[in-house]
Amino acid sequence: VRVYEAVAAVLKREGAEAAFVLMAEDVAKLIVELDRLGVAVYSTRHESGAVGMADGYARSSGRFGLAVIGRGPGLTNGMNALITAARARTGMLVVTGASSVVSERDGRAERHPKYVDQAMLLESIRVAHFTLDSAASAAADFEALIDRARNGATIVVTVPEDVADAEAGDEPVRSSISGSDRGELTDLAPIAAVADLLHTEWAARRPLVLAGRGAANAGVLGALSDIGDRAGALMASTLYAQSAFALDPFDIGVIGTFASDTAVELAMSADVVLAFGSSLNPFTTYSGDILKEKTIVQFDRDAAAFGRFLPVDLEVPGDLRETVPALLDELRRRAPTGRRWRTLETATKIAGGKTRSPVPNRSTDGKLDPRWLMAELDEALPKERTVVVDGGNSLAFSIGQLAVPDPHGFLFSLEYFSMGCGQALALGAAVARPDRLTVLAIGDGGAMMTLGELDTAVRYGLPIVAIVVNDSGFGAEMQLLESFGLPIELARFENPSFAEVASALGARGLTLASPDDLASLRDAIATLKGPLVVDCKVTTERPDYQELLDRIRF
Ligand SMILES: Cc1ncc(C[n+]2csc(CCOP(=O)(O)OP(=O)(O)O)c2C)c(N)n1
Ligand SMILES: [Mg+2]
Repeated sequence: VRVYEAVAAVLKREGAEAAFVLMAEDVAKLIVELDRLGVAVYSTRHESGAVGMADGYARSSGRFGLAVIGRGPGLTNGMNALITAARARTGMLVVTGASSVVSERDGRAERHPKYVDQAMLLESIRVAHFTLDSAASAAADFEALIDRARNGATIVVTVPEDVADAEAGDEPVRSSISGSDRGELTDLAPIAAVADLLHTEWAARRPLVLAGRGAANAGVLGALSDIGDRAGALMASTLYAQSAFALDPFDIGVIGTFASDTAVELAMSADVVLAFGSSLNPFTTYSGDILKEKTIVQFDRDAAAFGRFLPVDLEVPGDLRETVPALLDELRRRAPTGRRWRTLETATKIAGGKTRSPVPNRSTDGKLDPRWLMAELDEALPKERTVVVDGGNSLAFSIGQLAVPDPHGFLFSLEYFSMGCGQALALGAAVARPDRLTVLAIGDGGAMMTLGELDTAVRYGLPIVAIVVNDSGFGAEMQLLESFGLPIELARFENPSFAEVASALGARGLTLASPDDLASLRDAIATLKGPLVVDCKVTTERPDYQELLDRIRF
C-alpha cells in the first residue's frame, strides 16, 4: 500500500464522509483514491472554496473537516479561508503537496516554479502544519493528526510526492505529531475555588454564565444550563454561540455588540461572570465595559486565552469536556445556593426584552429597506436554518434580524475581517446539514467576489438561499469615503442582474425590489431544489441605522 492510499484509508476509517477539493498534480492520486473509497468528493472552483467549504462543513456538523488542495499557488489561493478557519478554531485538515521540490536540470539544481516557502507562510499566519515525511509511520501519524483536528485544531498537512508514492509502513506515531491539544484535568483546585466563590453569599449574588463558541463546540451547553440552575445564575452567550440557551427563561441572549438593551442592563448588574470558551473579545464586552468591576472566571482549554483582552480573576485551564462536568459535580456535592436572581420578576423582564418592536419599513420606490427586508425574511424562511453571514454593511441587518436555532446554525465568516468567505461556508454547511435550509446573507460585492463557486452549488444541487443585499456598491467603503469627505464613485458598482447571472449558471434567480415581491420568494422557497439567488435591491439611506452601523466598525 502506498502512502496516499494509506492516508485515504485512514480518513475513510476515521469517518471522513466528505472531501472538498481542487485538483493539482501533487494531490490528484489522493483525491481519486478518496473517491474510490466512497468519500464524497466535492470539486470546487477556487481553493478558497475548498478550504471554506471544509470549514463550513466542520462548523455546522461538529465533525472534522477535510480539504485537499494543491501546493504553492493552490495553498496561497486558499489563504483567506485558511486564516478564517484557524481563527475560528475549526477542527479540520488541509492536505497539500510540498512545493520545495528541487530538480536537477543540466546539472543545475532548480526549484519548482510552484515553490513558495510554505512553512514560513504558515508560521506567519500561525496555522499549525506538519509534513508527513516518514512513509514508515505515515498512517499512524495521519491518524494522530485527525485526532488533533477532532479537538479543534486547523492543520495543514504537507505530503511530499515521493512520500505519497512510497510504500507505507506500520510504525507507530512519531512523538512530534502525537500529544493532542486536549488539556488534562489534573488540578481540581480551581474548580473548588469557583464552587467556593459561588457559595459565598455576598460575593456571588448575581452570577452570570456566559457561553462562547468553545463551549458550543465542546458540547457542554446542557451541563452549563445545569450549572446555571444550581448556582441561581442567568445565562448569556457570545454572538458566535448565539441561541446557546434559547429555550431557557433565564437566558438573556447575546451580550456585546448585538445585545438587546435588557441583556446589557442585566449583564452590567452581574457580580460574577463565569465565561466558558469565550475569548472575551472587545465585541463581546463592549471593549470591557460590560464586565467592569465584576469577578471574572474564565474557563478555557487554551492557556493563551486567559486575560488576552481583559484581566480575569480566576483562570480554569483544561478541556471544557472535563472542567464543566467537574464543576457541576462539585456544585451537586454541596448544598444548593438558592435561586438568587432567578426570580419571576427577572424572567418577566427578560421575556419583555425579547419581544421585538416592529421594524419600520422605509422602502422607497424600487428599493427595499434592508433592515425591514431581513425582518420579513426572518418570518418567511423556515426556522430550522443555518444562517451564514458575509462581510460588509449588510451584516448589521442580517445578524440583527435573522434568528438561528442553535450555535451550529450560525456561521460568521469575519474572523479575519475578510469579505468573500461566506459563500464557501454556506456551501459546506449545506452539505453537512441537509436537514436545515442554508441561508447566506451576502453583499453584492461579496457575491461578485465569489460568484464562481455558485457553480459548485449547482453541480451538487445544494439547497441554499443566497440573499444578495444589493446596494450597488461596497456599502461599507462608500460610507467610509463619505466620512472622509471624498466622492464615493470609486466604490460604486453597476452590477449585472444577479437573478440572470444565477440562471445562466444553472441556479434559480429572483429579484426583490418592492415589498410586494416577497410573495414570489415564499413560493420559490416552498419549491426549492438547488441554489436560489435572491437579488435584493436595497436603499442606502441610513436615517436611524447609523448607530448600528457604527457599532460594527472596528
Ligand atoms: C478580502 C477583503 N477585501 C476588501 C475588504 C474591504 N471591504 C470591507 S467591506 C467591503 C465592501 C463589501 O461590499 P458588499 O459585499 O457589497 O457589502 P456592503 O458593505 O455593500 O453591504 C470591502 C471592500 C475586506 N474586508 N476584505
Ligand atoms: Mg454592497
